[in-house]
Amino acid sequence: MLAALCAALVSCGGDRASVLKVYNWSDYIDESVLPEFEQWYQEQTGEEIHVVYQTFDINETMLSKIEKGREDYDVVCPSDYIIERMLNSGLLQPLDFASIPDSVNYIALNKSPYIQGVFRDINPSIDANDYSVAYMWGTTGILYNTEEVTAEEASTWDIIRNPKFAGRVLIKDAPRDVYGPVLIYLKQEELKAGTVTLQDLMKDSSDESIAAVEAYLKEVKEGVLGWEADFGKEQMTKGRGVVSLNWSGDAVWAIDEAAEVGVSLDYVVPEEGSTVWFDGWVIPKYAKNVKAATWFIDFMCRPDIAIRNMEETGYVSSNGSLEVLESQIDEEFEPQDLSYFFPGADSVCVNPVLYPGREVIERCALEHDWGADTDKLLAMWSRVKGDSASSWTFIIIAVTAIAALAAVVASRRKVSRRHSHVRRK
Ligand code: N2P
Repeated sequence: MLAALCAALVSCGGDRASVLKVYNWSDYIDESVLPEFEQWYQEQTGEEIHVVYQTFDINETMLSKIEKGREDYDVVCPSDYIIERMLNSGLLQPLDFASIPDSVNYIALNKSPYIQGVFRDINPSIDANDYSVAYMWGTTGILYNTEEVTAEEASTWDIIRNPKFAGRVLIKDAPRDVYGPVLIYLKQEELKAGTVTLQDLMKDSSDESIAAVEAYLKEVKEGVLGWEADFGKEQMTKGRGVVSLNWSGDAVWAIDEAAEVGVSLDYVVPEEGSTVWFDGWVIPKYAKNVKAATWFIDFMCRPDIAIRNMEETGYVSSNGSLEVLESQIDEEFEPQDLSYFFPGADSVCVNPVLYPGREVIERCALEHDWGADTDKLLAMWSRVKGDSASSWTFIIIAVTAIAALAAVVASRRKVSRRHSHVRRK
């Protein structure tokens, strides 16, 4: 309601300086932190601010709104390869935290050296740390129902086309996050032989590789229950899907929710390797409220706010503070070496789906922008998905239609029997 009022205020030429337009992934924040930010901002700066909060499902939708639509979002949350693309096309403003007092400069206080290093690798010519602050991160892997799927079956990407699970497989509707793992699967022999590296594959937009992934995905499609951006996790908790190519945060959310209703799920990063991704806050070129955007990014780095966002969404904050680490300690899990992320934490009991151990990270790579070749990938993606639904969807529609028809015929027969009975009387 407030968002609608603010949007109306902005469109009527109201005071744009008191509005902050945030564009984030859906299900990716504890929304109760938004009014708290408004209050905190006023306490810190003496100025009023109203947050207009909007969401997107995939990177490409967000990018197109900014790249083509030049929408004036003040702060958005793209993934690594999109940050790279936005940097390359001059769509980002450099961040400037100089005006934020040291005592509340949560970015400086809670930096993770690991994340800083990863962000430096995003773009070889421009340091992405100067333009973005990491928000959440995770891996892409397989979420599976442990009653129906063995850990061994789930340990390979080939599970997504295993006929045993046909009709119960969910795939993220995120072309790059599916392309990477499938290509890694298809090139596993070359990876083992050392003739290619995971990093090479993340940049491989060759026609041959796109064609190979397309052929593979057309086989996968036969057993797909849905291509989803957000509903997959719920389908898994309800037991409708048993295999889901998904992000680690959705997996954590689903595993917890499913446990409450007696459904047992688990998540694994397949043996062949995968992608590790990082989403970060950036201020686009067309932003109108850079000041509030900068304070908002800072507020998101406050450890208690980071913890609440993690707990609500299932995703892992990029915040490297001990407060965040301590909030995640749970003796139920085996100790593992997380010193790559929290220096000195070489034996801590935390959920390995949230914070993968070093050996998992070592078999994962960061995606990179493909520039103009992205169009080839998107074209392949629509050829695979087609305009029509999968054969399973047709089977479900056909069975439902036949059942409905049978019900109509049966009820007509009943009515005509009743009528003839009445006539005979
Ligand atoms: C949550 C979106 C997660 C984004 N709905 C993963 N990059």
